[in-house]
Amino acid sequence: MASERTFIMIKPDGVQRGLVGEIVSRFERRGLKLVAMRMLTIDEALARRHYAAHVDKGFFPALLAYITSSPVVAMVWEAPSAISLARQMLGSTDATQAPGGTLRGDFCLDIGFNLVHGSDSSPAAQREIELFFDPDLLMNYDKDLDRWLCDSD
Ligand code: IDP
Ligand code: MG
Repeated sequence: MASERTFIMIKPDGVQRGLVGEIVSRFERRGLKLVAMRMLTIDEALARRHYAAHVDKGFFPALLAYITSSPVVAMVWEAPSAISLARQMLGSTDATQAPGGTLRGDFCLDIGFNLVHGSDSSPAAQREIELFFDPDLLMNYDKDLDRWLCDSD
């Protein structure tokens, strides 16, 4: 099955709470491949572009304040069906509805402060990856592990 890439971002609460290692580790252990990573503080212009679909929503001022409040860790992860897989690993947007075993279900209480962002579709993943990473920052490499994760025959 062809690999796809998804944009994952550890939000300010994840960095502040010291959960970067835990979150990265979950994606590594599941078998996704890390192909890009950077730390940055999101400014208002980038927040408005990243969350363009939400700028007219009532919660947007709170979302803007939250996402620009402290550094984030932006990443690109690769695997077959990486986009839906990562969304399952995150759990529902509203952490009170997220089952145990998901990141939000295990670590969050709130709909707003929900730890991690994950692209929700293929066009969104492409748009978000381009927004945060120049193409030369995306790594292409093989891991021997890959052949132990999916049967390629
Ligand atoms: P998602 O992150 O699960 O894809 P979206 O609906 O795309 O969820 O919303 C983007 C982000 O906006 C959420 O992750 C959360 O931080 C925030 N958000 C969404 N809905 C609410 C709300 O009703 N109140 C406060 N913040 C919200
Ligand atoms: Mg979303």
